Amino acid sequence: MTEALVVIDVQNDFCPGGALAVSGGDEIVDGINMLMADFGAVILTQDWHPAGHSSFASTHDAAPMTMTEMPYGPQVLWPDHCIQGSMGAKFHTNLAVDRADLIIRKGFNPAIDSYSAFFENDKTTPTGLEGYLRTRGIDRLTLVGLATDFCVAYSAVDAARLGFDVKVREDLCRAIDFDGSLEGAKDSMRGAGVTLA
Ligand code: VGL
Ligand code: ZN
Repeated sequence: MTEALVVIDVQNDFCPGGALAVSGGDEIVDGINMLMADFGAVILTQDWHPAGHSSFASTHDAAPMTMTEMPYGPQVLWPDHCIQGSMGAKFHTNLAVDRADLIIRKGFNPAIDSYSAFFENDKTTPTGLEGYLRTRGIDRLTLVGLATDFCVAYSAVDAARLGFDVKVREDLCRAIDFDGSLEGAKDSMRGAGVTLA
């Protein structure tokens, strides 16, 4: 069976200078590129929101990094980021995008955010990644990327619940760490059986 490297959201808006910059987000790019050679499959995810997305604070006339209630539960309101076709939505220029077998986009539904590479934040709408992995015979995943406490953690927990063997390389991730989110995310990953390495 094949092991895949899943690279989460290494995009300009999550790197220094971006709209939702993660501290040190650009430091992981070279290490991720080097790791790609060790895997039988390389998959990239790309946060990909339409303008006016429901996860944007500006859409609700609210302050960024505050909370709101969505039909599917509580939701952090973010600065506008990763707008489809924008510079901020592009992958970091040094990321070895040409090595990817698959690029999966998420967050394109205007009404639902999508942290996880597997399900939108309603926890039921699939992205299709599970079917792709299973039909390729992939049962083990290593996750790296941005941000540890949101898109990496949600993807890792969903993957483990779906029965994949999941490892997160913490050294090749960086966190937003908003209001205790990093510790909470690590607890939920450990609880789901994810290996933190
Ligand atoms: C992310 C917040 C909003 C992430 C994406 O990639 O972790 N975080 N959209
Ligand atoms: Zn987003």
